[in-house]
Amino acid sequence: KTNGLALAVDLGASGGKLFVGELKDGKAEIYPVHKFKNKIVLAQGKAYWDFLRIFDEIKMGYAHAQREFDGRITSLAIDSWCNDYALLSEHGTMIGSPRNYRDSRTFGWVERSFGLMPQYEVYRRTGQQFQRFETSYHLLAEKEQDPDILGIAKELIFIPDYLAHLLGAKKYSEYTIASVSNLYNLVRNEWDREILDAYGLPQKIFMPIVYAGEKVGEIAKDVTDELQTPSAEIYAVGSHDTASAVVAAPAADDEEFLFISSGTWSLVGAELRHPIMTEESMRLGFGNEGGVMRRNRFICNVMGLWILQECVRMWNLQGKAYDFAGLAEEASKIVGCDMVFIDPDDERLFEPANMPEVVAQMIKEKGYTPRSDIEIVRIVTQSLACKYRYVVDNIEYLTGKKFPCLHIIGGGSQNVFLNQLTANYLHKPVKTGPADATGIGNILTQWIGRGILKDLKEAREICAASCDIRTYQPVGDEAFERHYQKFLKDIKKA
Ligand code: LFR
Repeated sequence: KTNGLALAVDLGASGGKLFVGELKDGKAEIYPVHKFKNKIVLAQGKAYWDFLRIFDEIKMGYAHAQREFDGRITSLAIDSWCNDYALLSEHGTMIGSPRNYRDSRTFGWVERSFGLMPQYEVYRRTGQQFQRFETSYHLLAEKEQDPDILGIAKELIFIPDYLAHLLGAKKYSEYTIASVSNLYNLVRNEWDREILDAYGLPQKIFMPIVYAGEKVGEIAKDVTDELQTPSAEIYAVGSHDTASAVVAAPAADDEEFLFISSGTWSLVGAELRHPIMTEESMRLGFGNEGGVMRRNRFICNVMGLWILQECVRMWNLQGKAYDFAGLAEEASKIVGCDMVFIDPDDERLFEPANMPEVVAQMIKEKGYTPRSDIEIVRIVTQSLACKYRYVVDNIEYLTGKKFPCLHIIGGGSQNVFLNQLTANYLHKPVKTGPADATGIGNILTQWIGRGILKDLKEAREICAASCDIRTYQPVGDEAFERHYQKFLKDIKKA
């Protein structure tokens, strides 16, 4: 067995991270090698990604990593958030700059699309949540607002797949990211022709599917000449970051398990062997996302730490110089507002905004006036924990299963206060880590593809043996149950 030096490129809404992974004595050693910031770029009220800068950061990170590891990195793979795409002209040139999924152009399109095909008709094909940022709604909005663009587009390619192509990979749509476009038929396992027809979208722009683990090319000569590095093979992994993250859940692979993949979003779900596509699961807001090795993530998006990231961004613009961990720590200590809740999934929290003001307004609507920034952090944090409980209750109801514990993976798993509150509200032990689940899952999948690891089971065993996993036991059951009942009343009234 080789030691398999592999480079993972993991792109998130607030930053990109590159990791090198090495397999040593049955353990995965993970080395962070490059980091950069990412953000929404607003131009004339439209939201974009700074796509070419992201590409450049990947190249610089690759060159840096190869130098640090004496040119021994032999494979690379890219994952990112989902939904967003580039449209390519006949000769493969990108048309315009890719939009950011939070762009306001999709507003109202979820409901309007039901006039083109009824909601359950769509759900029984795609099995997805109905969220305004999905690819299908962007395309519908684009077709209405900017029809010329779709008119000349020959191909649609998702962000991480396009970045891989620019490095030298062939063009494709990786399965996990295609599956969440709301245009992919999960049952027939192909692009859904009837939905595309009903929406009046061109069939021909959708690409062939490849699966995680497939070798898709190698770093092209123009790139290695520019960077003065050796080449490496490029692999498809779960292009959708959440699919890659769940590969690194340190759960026993033969069991279905509960998780929260916690970053900008909190993805609350269970890995199941089969999708649940009933009218009830649709009504309760669940989707079925394609996973690596065709596993199924039964999942509900909760707005997550985005709310606090946006608050901190605004406070720092006001010159306050807060840091995330410090705020959470202070919020855990205050008293006086622990029965005040908002619904973290209120539509008003979705787009970039003056978040402290929006949240304060929502809190006032509940009859309480926040007295400090820390109270805002406190109320958002406990509302998130309650929302987790609400979603987990629904998962247990819809699957008919009681799960013994909850795994929290991703960067958000470092929020000690939120982890403890989650254990308390759920009355379940919470196991946290790894924080870099997405990067690690990306690397583990490359190793499976390269034949260094056998399967997902072996990958998860290695992950569990290599990572620091911390357990939070629930405390104070009775009080938290009372608070949770109050939260339920508050969100039902809304
Ligand atoms: C997490 C994530 C979620 C997806 C959201 C938007 O980074 O990929 O899974 O719903 O971003 O793409």
